[in-house]
Amino acid sequence: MDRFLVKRALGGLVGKREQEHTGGGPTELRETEEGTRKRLRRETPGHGGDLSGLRWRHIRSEGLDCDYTVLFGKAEADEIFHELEQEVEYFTGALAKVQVFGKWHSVPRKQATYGDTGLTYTFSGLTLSPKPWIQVLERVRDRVSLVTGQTFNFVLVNRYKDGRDHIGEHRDDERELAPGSPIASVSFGACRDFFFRHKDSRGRNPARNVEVVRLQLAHGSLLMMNPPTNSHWYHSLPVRKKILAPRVNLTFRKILPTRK
Ligand SMILES: O=C(O)CCC(=O)C(=O)O
Repeated sequence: MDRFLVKRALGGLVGKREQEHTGGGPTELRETEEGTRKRLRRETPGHGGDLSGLRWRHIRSEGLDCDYTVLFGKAEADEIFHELEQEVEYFTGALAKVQVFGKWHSVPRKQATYGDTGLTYTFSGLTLSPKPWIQVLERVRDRVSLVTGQTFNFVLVNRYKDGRDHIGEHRDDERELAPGSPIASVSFGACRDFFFRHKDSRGRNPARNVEVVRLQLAHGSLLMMNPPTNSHWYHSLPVRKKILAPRVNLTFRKILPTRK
């Protein structure tokens, strides 16, 4: 979400940060569902065993910490995908364009943002509010929270109509993310390749040769991108011309208001 900058929260969520806990010691949380969260943390990736019934794949490299699972079975994933296709309202007009070296281009995918009331962010130089949550997005968000113990106040929706639509290599801007918070990426529709490239291994003459981490994000899958992944690694969804089917990706985030 390199093009988004959260500017100011107008609602009651400002400053109400949870204390995130990624180590093995005790956790202090002020939320009402404190007990549930603690239990889930014990059950979820990076926190010991897995009592949720999900099979997690732990993906680790230098400064990269990700966990992958198939969160929704086919029938439920199909239903959610269908609902997303019906309900999500994507940006149009100037918001569907990007300026590169002074020239305007169409973004090679469709995008939309939804989130808590009162959040605002900047996008293409404009201050915007995310649309209020809709049921299908809440359903996915709440399932992710249930299995990870993490909460989210914002989601970026990316829709790729086919394999020509893509997203270039980028990092999500850490200034707008709550410190220590992961990004939860949930995918529906066509299975697509997804790459992580280390920041020292980019360009023609990279400083180092750290191996690219290649994943495939399946229908109904969840990829947790845990800190410090986003500080050290760029990610991308490359063009795959043979893929003709659409895909919708949801990246749930916990974003902070920017102080004035
Ligand atoms: O579609 C995807 O899997 C990637 C989306 C992404 O990179 C992002 O939202 O920052």
